[in-house]
Amino acid sequence: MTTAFTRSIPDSFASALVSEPTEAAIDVALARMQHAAYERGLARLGISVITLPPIEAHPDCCFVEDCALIIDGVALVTRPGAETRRGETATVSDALAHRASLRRIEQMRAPATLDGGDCMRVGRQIFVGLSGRTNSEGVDCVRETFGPEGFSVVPVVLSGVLHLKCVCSPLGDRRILLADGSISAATFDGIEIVSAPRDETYAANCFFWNDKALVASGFPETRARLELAGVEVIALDTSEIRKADGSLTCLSLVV
Ligand code: CIR
Repeated sequence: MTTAFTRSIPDSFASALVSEPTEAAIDVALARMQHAAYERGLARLGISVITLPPIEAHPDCCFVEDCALIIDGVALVTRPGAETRRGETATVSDALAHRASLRRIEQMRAPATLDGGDCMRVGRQIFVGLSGRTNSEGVDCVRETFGPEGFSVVPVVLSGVLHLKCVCSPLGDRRILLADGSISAATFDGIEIVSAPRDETYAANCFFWNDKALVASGFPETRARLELAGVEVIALDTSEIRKADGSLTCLSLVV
C-alpha cells in the first residue's frame, strides 16, 4: 500500500507565511478539521497516512510537500527557499530514513534552494518552477539526483505565483490540469491538458491518484471538466489552508 506523510497543524499556524494577508484571520481549529478531512480523503484514495507531529517553531510545517521530492524510490530532501522553513526538513529526513521503499536519500546543500511545490513529475519528465523559492542551483540538484534515474528536468520560469503547482498539477503520467492564462501549454509539449478556467486557478492544484482526485470545493467548472475527463472528484473545503497560501498537494508527501 502506498504511504503518504502529513504533518499536523501547529498552534502557530495563524502566523504562516502569506504573500497577501487576507482580511479574515486563519481559524486554526477549522484548519485542523480541514486537514483531518484531507487525511480521510487520502485514505479514500487507498493511501495509508503517517502523521508527523507539528513543530511549533515552524508555522508552515504542515506543508510537507516542500521538504522533499520523492520519485520512484529516490528522495531528495530539499533546502526550502524561505529561511524560516529550513528547520522543517530534518524530521522529514529522519522519517524518510525509516522507509524501506526508499533506496536512496539525498540532501540538498547551499546555495541551492527548492520547494517541493515547484516540482511536477509527469511520466519521465520533472518540471521545476524557477520561483522566489527555487533557484537554478536547486534545479541543477534535481537534475543531478534524478537524471541518472532516467528523468529529464525541465525548468519553468515563473512570475507572480508562489510555486509551479499553484497553477498546475499532474493527472497521472500523461496528463495535467493547468490554469488558463498561467503557463503556456507549449511548455508541456506532448502532454494532454485539462484546463481550469482562469477564475478558478486555485483549483488547478489537485491531488490525483488512480483516476480519482482531491479537489478544492467551490470550483464547479474545474470539477465538471475533470469529471468529463473521467476523473472522480472528491471535493474538500480548504478555506483556512488557502489563507496560508496552501493547497492540496502541499499537505502530503507520497513515499
Ligand atoms: C509558504 O509560504 O511557504 C506556505 N505558507 C505555503 C506553502 C505551500 N506549499 C506548497 O504549495 N507546496
